[in-house]
Amino acid sequence: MRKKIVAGNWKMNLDFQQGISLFSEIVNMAKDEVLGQQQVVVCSPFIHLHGIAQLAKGVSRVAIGAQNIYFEEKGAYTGEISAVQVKSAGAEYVILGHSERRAYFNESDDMLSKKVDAALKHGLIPVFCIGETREEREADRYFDVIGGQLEQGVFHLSNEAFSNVVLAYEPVWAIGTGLTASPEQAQEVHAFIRDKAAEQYNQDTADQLTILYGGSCNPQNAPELFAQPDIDGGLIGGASLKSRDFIDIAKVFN
Ligand code: 3PY
Repeated sequence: MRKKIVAGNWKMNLDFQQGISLFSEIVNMAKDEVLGQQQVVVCSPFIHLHGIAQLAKGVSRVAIGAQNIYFEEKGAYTGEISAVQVKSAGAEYVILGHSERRAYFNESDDMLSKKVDAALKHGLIPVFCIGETREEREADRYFDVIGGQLEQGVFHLSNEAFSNVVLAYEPVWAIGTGLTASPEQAQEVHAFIRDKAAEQYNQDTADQLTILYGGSCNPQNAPELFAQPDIDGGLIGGASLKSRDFIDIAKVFN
C-alpha cells in the first residue's frame, strides 16, 4: 500500500514562540488521535525547524519539513539555505516548486530540477508541487502544463531516485482563494499524473507514488477528496495553522 501523508505548509506565518506552541499541540494530538499508518508532516519556516525537531523526537508519526532550499551545498549565497543545513536542523521533507515560489520568486523548472537533485542527494524527501493557473484550466491546457512540469522538474530522475519523491497537485486557482478542486477534478489530474509516471518509469513505481492534493483543503472537504483512488493525502495551507483542523484532516485516514 502506498504511503498516505498529510503535510502542513505554514508558509511565512508564526513567530518562533507561536510556532513552538502550535507544534506542541499538533504533536500531543497526533500521539493520542492519529491512529493509522498515515504520516503527518509539518513544513515550517526555517526559524522553527530546530526547535520543533526537538519536540518531534521519538514521535514517529510526525515529521518535519522545510518549504524551500537552494541547490548549492554551501558558499557565498547570502540569505540562502542548503539541503545540508535544513537536514542538520531535523528536516526530513522539503516542499519544492510551490506555485508561490514559482510566481513570486521566479523559480524556473530548470532551477527546480536542481533543487530536487540537491534534496535527494542529502536525504530529504521532495514534496514537488505542480499545478495549472486558472487561465490554463479555462483554456483546457492543464494536462499539457502539468505534463511539462513533471518532465522538466522530476522526470530526469532515475527510477530509484524518483521513488523517493512525493508529488503534490495544487491547482493555482485553488490556492489562497477558498476555491477547491472538486473531488472529480482532482482525481482526474491525479490519475493523469500516475499514468505519466507509469509511462516514464513503470506501473509498479507509479502505484507506489504518493500524490497529495493541495489548495484550500480543510476538514470539511478532505474526506471526499481523500476518498478518491489516486489521492494519497493533502498539502494543507491555512488549515494547518489550527491544530484541531490539521489533526482532523490527518484523522481522515484513521
Ligand atoms: C494552500 O492550501 O493554500 C496551499 O498552498 C498549500 O500548500
